[in-house]
Amino acid sequence: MTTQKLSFPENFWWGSAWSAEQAEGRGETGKAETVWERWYAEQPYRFYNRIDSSITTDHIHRYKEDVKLMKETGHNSFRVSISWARMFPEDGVGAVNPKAIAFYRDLFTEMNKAGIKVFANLYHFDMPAKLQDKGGWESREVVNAYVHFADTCFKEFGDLVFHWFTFNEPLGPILGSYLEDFHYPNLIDFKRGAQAAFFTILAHAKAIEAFKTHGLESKIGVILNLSPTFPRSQNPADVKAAEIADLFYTRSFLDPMVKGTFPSVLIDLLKTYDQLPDYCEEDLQTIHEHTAQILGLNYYEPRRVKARSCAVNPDSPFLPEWFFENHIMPGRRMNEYRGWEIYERGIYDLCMDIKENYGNIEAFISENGMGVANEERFMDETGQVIDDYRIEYIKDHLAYLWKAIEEGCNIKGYHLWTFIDCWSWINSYKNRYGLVSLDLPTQRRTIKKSGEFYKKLSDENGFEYEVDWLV
Ligand code: BGP
Repeated sequence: MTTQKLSFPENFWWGSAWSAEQAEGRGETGKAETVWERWYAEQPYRFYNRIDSSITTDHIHRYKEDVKLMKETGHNSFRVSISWARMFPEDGVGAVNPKAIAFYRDLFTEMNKAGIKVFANLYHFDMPAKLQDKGGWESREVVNAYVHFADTCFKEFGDLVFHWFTFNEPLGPILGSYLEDFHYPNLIDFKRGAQAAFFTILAHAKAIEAFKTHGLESKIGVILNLSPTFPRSQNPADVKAAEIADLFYTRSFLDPMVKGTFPSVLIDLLKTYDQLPDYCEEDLQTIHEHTAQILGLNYYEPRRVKARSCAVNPDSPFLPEWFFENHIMPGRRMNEYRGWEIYERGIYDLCMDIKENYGNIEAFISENGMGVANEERFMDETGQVIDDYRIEYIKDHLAYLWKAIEEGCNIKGYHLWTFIDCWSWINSYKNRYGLVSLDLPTQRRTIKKSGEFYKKLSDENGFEYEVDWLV
């Protein structure tokens, strides 16, 4: 075995990420109802242990203490999202909220004073409910309201933010709301989903267009959840199935948001099945002209695909699964708590794809992490979570990231999901991802063993690793 120090480029961004709805809590600033609050009010039984997003990690009250904890866990950068519902408490439109501006300005100032770069994301699944009633991302009116919100943020916070992001995982709400029943309003309707996806992409381009008028030094991009797609075998039927899955789940957003064009094979396929959204030439022009300047890559698991083994029921709703089945690879390693495969080499494959097919655009790992249930099992007598499994997970992924950088990938940083344990949508607080543990009843924060490891990693800008593993 050869042990070697894996060193990362100078000024590498070490940090983590979370989002407004998952960490802030409602607070007293005033905030419009979000789709998450609406859904909980209607169907509380869909949420693990019936925990809603009203308090979460109470960051709105504890942000000063939290910035100190960022420092203690080695952060030189951190991604937040700015809550649209808090900025525009009259249902996402109308007058901007001075209390929201004061909160974010104070938070970002504290972060900057501590030497922590602010990565600000504008949309992380948290649509104001009244705008959802108007059609959510299916509506041009909502696109315009979002662009106004984005423009307001550039104006109010532009001097404090290091890099901007239009969306986190824009595919997520499409899958959840229109194809797979895990986001409000829980429809199963591909064509409406395609419309919402198209307008999300248009909103991204229009926000970038607005950003350019502010003359800021920062960059603006998007954060995408990308899984490299692997066919079960080289059998042409499996390869074709994987190509189609990749079109639906990867190229659908990556191509227009980064290259400014849609994959023609995807357009043809949707046309054949009468699933194309409505759009006009001017939309395509806007999307073409205003693309991401920086790319965040959320990587959790690979996508493994095989050819379908049975015919599609013609009476079932049109879905991407009409063209493939998921493949369960014998021997795969799983994070059983979340049901996601752990495949660290996938981070390398993903970065190489961006290098080879997307102009090696400036990028960073914007999420990667391991959610574990009942972590109090691993507490020592002092109450610290001894999460060696998370340290191994981080090291194994970073080693492959290092290899990608060695081979020329333009990767500027690594952000873990997440900082302090936060609220995981319908899983609420079931799986814990943080470098810092949260005792929900008392809101007490305690740095985990992984938090101490992360500080050392960031201070030393690297770590010792058995490089023979890197195949
Ligand atoms: C990403 C989201 C995050 C976060 C993470 C972990 O897809 O951007 O918001 O939630 O996944 O997933 P989960 O919370 O569902 O376990």
